[in-house]
Amino acid sequence: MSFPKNFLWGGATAANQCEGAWNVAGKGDSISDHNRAGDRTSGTHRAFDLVIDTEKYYYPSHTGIDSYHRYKEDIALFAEMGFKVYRLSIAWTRIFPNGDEESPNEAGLQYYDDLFDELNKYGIEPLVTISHFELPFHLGKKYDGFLDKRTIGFYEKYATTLFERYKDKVKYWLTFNEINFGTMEHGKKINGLFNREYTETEQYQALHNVFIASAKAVIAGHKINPDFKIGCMLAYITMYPKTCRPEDVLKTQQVNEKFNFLCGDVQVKGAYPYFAKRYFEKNNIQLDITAEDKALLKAGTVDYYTFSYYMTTCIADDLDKREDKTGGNLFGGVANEYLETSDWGWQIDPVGLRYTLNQIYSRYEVPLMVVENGLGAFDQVEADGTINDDYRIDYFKRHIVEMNNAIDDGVDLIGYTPWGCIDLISAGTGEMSKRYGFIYVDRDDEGNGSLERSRKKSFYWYKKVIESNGEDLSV
Ligand code: P53
Repeated sequence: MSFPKNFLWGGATAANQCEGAWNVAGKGDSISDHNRAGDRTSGTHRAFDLVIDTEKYYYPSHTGIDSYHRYKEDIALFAEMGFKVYRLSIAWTRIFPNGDEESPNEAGLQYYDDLFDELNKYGIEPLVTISHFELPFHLGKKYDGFLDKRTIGFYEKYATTLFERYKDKVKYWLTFNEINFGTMEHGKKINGLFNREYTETEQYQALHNVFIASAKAVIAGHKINPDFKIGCMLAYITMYPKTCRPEDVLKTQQVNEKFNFLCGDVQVKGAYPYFAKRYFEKNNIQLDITAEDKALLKAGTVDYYTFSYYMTTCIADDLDKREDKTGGNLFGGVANEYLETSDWGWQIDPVGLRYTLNQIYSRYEVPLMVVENGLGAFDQVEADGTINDDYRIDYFKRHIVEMNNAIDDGVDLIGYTPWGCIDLISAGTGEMSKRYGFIYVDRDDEGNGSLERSRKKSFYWYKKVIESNGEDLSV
């Protein structure tokens, strides 16, 4: 069975990782603008400054790859590859610089109007992430972000402003990027918890408020335009038991439920799953969940499910004590001897994508989209200017084959937007040299370079893949 005729091939980016222009045309500073550059080892622990000091430090998001000014050129290149869809995020702080203003910033709204018009010129469908690690810093500073229920209202107002303004230009929306990072220690910052230490109860309360914000947006969006498709977005890290020892299998189930299923269950099924309720009870996590909240979660379920897929990991019941942990993963998972890793230690697993698609689909049976996937790698520019990224082509090829297999299994997969279709700033490390793109950007980790764009070998390959609707994967 082949890819459906109207399959959405494309690519994905996020504003804070590519736009730059961090304080232009009324934009406020987002949490991402406070992240200093890191390095290959910094994982998700980049330095985060409460007070930005541009004299002393380099903040990669401030300039990004300057797509704020170069979006026409970039979109023309996407169109050349034949993109049917482009996933981008809107910088919340262009629309509401502090997050709690009465009225939006017209210059910010106009900017995305122009960008959507440009996409429309080429018949490229926008897929908009409403919040992608871009909470207005002010909301964190003043309100502790989503810990304060007022932030639900600020988000609802922001989302509603976008829905009203772009109701005839955008059909596909995602409420929060990788919402399940909110169940992890480092997810605190994303939800605006950075002023002090927070208890686990507070972290889950903030996550709960994010769920409510998402549900309210879904409900409001469908009222504004019933044709809207509004989805959730999770970082899906597929987990295998390290051995078939029942203790390892059980531990895998437990870690997997909490990380991969909790958020999806709330957003797709509209209620907390039993294991989450027991976890809260057993750990004395007492959340403020009202009857009205429960009704909102039920009414605000998503239309489709999207996720990022980069790697899989193994779980063992003695996880905490093991020394064979994989680099670059966030779970203290252990290595899988059957898989290769990227230069950043992420375990590459194409067959795992087929397994994952089936796992998710059997649980929810709603349309799925893989909205991030790709290989962060060092690229070499040859003397003649070419970039022969055969390793990237190989990575994509094997993943596309498995998506096709999943479709053949009966999974309703509607689209694929590889991450960082144009080289951009890494979210984890702040590096530029961790490149994902089909399009090369001349920029280094310290912010030097012409910012000029060029086509990698994978650019021409992906163009052919799209042209043939996934039939021709030959190099
Ligand atoms: P970078 C970790 C694990 C899985 C997904 O990541 C992740 C992260 C965060 O590092 O985030 C997503 O840039 C995220 C993107 C991000 C992309 O994966 O660290 O949605 O913003 O750039 C790749 O290599």
